[in-house]
Amino acid sequence: MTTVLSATRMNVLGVLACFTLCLAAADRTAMAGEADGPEVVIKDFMFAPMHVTIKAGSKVTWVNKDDEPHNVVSDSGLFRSSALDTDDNFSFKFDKPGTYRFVCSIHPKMVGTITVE
Ligand SMILES: [Cu+2]
Repeated sequence: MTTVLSATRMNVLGVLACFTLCLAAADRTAMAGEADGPEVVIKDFMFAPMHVTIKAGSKVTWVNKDDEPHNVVSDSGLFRSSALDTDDNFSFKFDKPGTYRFVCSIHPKMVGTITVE
């Protein structure tokens, strides 16, 4: 009985240790991703920030923090994400200077702009 209990405890510790390590690794990935370009958070049926200015060659990542699915669709047809569930993300790299308007086609009142310099 004691053996079974301590084996269980060891397993719990192992799982916890792995979980902590995985979280730390995920954190580092998120930080590395940020270096590539800004993040637009989708929350409360809005893009935040609504307007982003970047240098040509930078990547923008949209992350859905709502419980509703949203998507990111370029006005000009340059990019279109699938429906993003909670915590899903979509990235696009902007190579050419210009102004790029985007919308959530599920909720067309959700709009935003990327300005590429
Ligand atoms: Cu939406």
